[in-house]
Amino acid sequence: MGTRPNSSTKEFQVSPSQQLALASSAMNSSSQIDGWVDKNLHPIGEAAYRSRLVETFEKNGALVLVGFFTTDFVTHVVAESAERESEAFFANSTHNVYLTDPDPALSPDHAFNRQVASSKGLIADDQIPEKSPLRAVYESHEFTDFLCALLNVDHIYPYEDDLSSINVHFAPASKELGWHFDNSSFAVTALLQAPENGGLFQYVPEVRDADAGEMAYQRVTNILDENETVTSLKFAPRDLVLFRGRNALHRVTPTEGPATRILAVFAYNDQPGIGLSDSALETFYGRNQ
Ligand SMILES: O=C(O)CCC(=O)C(=O)O
Repeated sequence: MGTRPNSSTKEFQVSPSQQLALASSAMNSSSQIDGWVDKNLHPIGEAAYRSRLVETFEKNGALVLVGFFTTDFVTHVVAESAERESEAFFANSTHNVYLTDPDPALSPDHAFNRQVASSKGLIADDQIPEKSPLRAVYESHEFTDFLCALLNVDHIYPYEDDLSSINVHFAPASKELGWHFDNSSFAVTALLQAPENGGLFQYVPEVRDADAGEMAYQRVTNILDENETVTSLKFAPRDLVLFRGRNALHRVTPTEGPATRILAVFAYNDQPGIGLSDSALETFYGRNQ
């Protein structure tokens, strides 16, 4: 992924006075995520609840919050997304697990150059309706403050480009997302509709250490050759998923049956001013604006 610095940085940060305002508004009045997030089941403002989750997330690199979203949220977002499935961009591309161009100095069967298929489609942020519950949740300080606590960062930021912040992925029958490492340090997703079969999220934790420049060619080869045990992360519509995918190799298996797998991605950065380069936007969305 490329980066594009921009001076008009949008920021999700909560100052102490805003925290007080949020706490009192949570007590006294409704917020923009009431009705979309089940705060009885998931008291996202409570310190004790947060610290239990932090422990699990740090241990596993993955967190599934079962029943985080309300049925209304899912019904609403599935209806508005299904209307736009025909507009989705399907790249039908192959790529290496590092999401980079191949290296012609290495052989085609080297772990760096081995190609996997990704055939799922997606709609971009600028195709998400202004009044979508996805946007209400994505922009909510209550939600981003909760994520900051789980991620142990002070601030998170939306993407500077117009396409990357909220995406909805579509995987109709036989579509998949091939093995890859994420460029970003965390991913936040919500499954909206499950397929009849397949569409499993599989991963192998701690395959590489990206910050140390570790490429883990042998382990990548083993996994692509199906010589390593892989774990399936189970989640269902209404669940919120946090995943650290920078060092964990992961994929979504081909879907089966008539129901399209639909998944929302809430993409944030822990640094300000990050946007995808025009060429990355072309690759992921088939356009750069
Ligand atoms: O579809 C999913 O469950 C995960 C998507 C994913 O891994 C990605 O977008 O990098």
